[in-house]
Amino acid sequence: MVTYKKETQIIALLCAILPIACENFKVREHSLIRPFQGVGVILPHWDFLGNTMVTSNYIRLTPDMQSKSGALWNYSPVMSRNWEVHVSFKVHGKGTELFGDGFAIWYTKERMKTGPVFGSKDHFSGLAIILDTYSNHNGPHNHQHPYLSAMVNNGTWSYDHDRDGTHTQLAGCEVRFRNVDYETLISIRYENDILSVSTDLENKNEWKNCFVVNNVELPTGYYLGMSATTGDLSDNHDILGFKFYSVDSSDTHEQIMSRTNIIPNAKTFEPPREHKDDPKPGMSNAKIFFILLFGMVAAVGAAIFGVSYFKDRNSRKRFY
Ligand SMILES: [Ca+2]
Repeated sequence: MVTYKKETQIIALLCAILPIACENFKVREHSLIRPFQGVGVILPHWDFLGNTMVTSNYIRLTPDMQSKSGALWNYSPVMSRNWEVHVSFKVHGKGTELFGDGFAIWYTKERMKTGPVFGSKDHFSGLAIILDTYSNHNGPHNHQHPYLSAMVNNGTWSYDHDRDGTHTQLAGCEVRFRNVDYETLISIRYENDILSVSTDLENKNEWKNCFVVNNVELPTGYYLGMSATTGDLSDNHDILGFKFYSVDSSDTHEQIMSRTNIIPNAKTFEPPREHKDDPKPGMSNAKIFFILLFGMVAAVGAAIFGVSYFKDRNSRKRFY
């Protein structure tokens, strides 16, 4: 494996000598293009962990089995000020009503850290684009699942699964990408502090806007990754391609380099929603049925007892 320092030195040297070659190099070093080589041995520019399985046509972050977790991490820091990534994926499984949990695309300070947020570390620093297939939320929801959302974190916030991250998201949109025959795609563009996310989920070969958020500050030098997890519910979470594009910037080399010190932040959040505790579980239909049944049996029993008692009294009266 090439070390971080050596890698950045190579990029800097290449960019100084041949800017065009530098762009091509950046594209390749952050991309994953089929056929994936190595079949479980080596994936150029990427590391994988957990239950991730590499085949020549797809990389399976989790199989459609319970309690699995996998991740893929690029091992070169992104030194472009502006960039765009296109991720081609397929989420599919046996479940028709119940399935989960989803996957996330990361641009973070740390890499290869497993944890509870779709297989990766909570309290992360950076950007998470989350494709959540399972609705954990019990309270009032303002969207359906699968749901696509963005979260920017400076390392202090926790992703709240019970609320499907709705209290920390920058923006989101409903998406339908499960169990289709074709490849589905997501585009994440980060240009001049504007984060734009679009999808191509209907095999139309055109991008549909999901959201655009202004004033999102992310540093250079973070890592790209993807991770997925299953719990009681499961799905195959497959990555079919990852293409990175470096987008032109008017910033000088010094300005770009100085961005390594930025602490991730976003000035525009969705209006925060009140954090309510889940309502206490109500009476189930089965419970209500048995209470009614018991009531009826008791009433019938009392009636029978009453009738026989009076009958008894009456018949006794006749003897006296
Ligand atoms: Ca969820």
